[in-house]
Amino acid sequence: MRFLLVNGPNLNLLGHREPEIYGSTSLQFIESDLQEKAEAEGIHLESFQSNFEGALVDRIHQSIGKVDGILINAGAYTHTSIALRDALLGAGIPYVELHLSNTQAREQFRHQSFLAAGAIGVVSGFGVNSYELAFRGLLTYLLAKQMTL
Ligand code: CA2
Repeated sequence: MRFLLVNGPNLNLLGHREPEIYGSTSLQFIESDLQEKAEAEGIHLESFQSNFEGALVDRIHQSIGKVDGILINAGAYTHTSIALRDALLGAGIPYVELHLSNTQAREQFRHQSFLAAGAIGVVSGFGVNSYELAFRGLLTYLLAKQMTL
C-alpha cells in the first residue's frame, strides 16, 4: 500500500520556532521517522509540505489512483479551506485528519474543521505522536476494508 503524508502552512517551522507550543521536533524528523515506521509495515510513505493552499490541492489531485490513503495536518487551512475539503472528497481517497495540539481545547476558531466530516477519523492533541497514531488508524482501517473485499 502507498500512503501520502500532507502538512500545511507553517508546519515547516516545527522544531525551529515556538517549541513551547509545538515542541522541539522538526518536520524533517517526523517525516523520516514515520517513513521508517511505515516501511516496517510494508507501506510506502511519501511526504509533502506546502504553505500554499493551491499546491496542497494539486498534490492531492496528483495522488488520485496512486495512493491508498492520506494523512493530513492541514494546519490553519483545516479551519478555513473548502478547497482542501473538496479536493480530498473529490479524490475519493480515505484520509485521517491529524493535529499536534488539541484544537478543541484552543481558541473557538480552531474548533471548526472543514475536513473532519469526510475523514475516517481525527487525531488531535498527542503532539508528534499524533502522526503515528493517525498512521496506525489509517492502516488498521484499510486492512480491515481489504479483508471484507
Ligand atoms: O495542532 C496542529 O497540528 C495545528 O494543525 C497546527 C496549526 C494550527 O493553525 C492548527 O489550528 C492546529 C499551526 C501550525 C503552526 O506551526 C508552527 C510551528 C512552529 C512555529 C510556529 C508555527
